[in-house]
Amino acid sequence: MKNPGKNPTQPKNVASRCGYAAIIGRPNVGKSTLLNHILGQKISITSRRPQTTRHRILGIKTTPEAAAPGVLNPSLRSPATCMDAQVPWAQDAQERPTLAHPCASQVIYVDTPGLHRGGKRAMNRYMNRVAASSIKDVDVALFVVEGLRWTPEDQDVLERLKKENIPVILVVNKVDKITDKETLLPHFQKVSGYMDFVQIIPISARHGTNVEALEQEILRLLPFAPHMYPEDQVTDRSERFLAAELVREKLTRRLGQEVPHSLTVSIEQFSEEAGITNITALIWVEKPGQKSIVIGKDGSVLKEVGTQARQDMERIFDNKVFLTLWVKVKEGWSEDERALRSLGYDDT
Ligand SMILES: Nc1nc2c(ncn2[C@@H]2O[C@H](COP(=O)(O)OP(=O)(O)O)[C@@H](O)[C@H]2O)c(=O)[nH]1
Ligand SMILES: [Mg+2]
Repeated sequence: MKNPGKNPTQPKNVASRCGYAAIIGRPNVGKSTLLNHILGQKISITSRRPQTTRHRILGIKTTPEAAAPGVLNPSLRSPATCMDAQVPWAQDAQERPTLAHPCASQVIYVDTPGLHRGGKRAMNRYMNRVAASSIKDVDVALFVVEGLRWTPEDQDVLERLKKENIPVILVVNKVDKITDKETLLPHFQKVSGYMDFVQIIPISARHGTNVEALEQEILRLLPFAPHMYPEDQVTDRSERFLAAELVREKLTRRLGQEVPHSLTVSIEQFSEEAGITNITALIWVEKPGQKSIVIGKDGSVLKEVGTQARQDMERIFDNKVFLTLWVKVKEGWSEDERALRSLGYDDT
């Protein structure tokens, strides 16, 4: 987990916080949407379908001293400062000292696959393994749930977090969907008894509501430490990886219920020549019938998906992209541990 980048930048003569914040929860509660919002750019794919995120993805947010968020928003209780990091995390927020100097920080967010029940394939075991191992060695866990719901899978996540000795912030997402906001308070009272949460923070990851307050709370829980990654690094993942993920995102969003779980994407070629990034992606499915669904009538699905993925890539890579897609069948890849590894599922 703690594998710093090659050229970390430690701000000179500035006390700084740096640490890991794992984003954990059942599938589909909005974990990746939250990470993308915090970073202000897309590094983790999202969709309405559960189990979209399969890998552990680091998203790095570095805030130089002058731009620490507490200064920007005076409505927040108090800015996280260089000095109040030693205040025990369980102490009541009101008692925390308000200090004048904001602190430089580097928060390394860990996006994780949703912890889930059922699904007997090697792929499901893999995703649960990645999610569970991601809460080891972190400084804080953001336990994301959806609105007023508390499902048995949320309960599983809670039980897992109780076993770890880390501060947990309960993040109640998608509050934009709750019309009667008065229902929130009794809900908070109920769930606050489930474990000793540092805070319960309602947010809308989609609209960014209250996310800054959440970031402030995270900062308070990070130790003083040198930055581990260069200031301009946003993720530990390569453009190659993001390219494959973007193709998978567009397919996941475009296709019906069943196919997304049976497909994966690998990159066969990724090269740059004369100002154009040439990318060839292979889409792997498990059955010939799925291949024709992915291709669509006269190639319509593939064409649509290719255009959408290319447009995102051009925006993210800031370059013109030439994208070629091929569809291949590899029977039972999602049930076979060795095939998983060969297709890049080897984070654990
Ligand atoms: N209305 C609403 N939808 C959201 C919000 N956050 C995420 N979503 C949607 O919930 C779905 C799942 O989001 P995703 O980030 O992929 O969830 P994950 O599986 O937990 O990573 C997507 O369709 C998102 O657009 C939110 O704050 N409000
Ligand atoms: Mg996700």
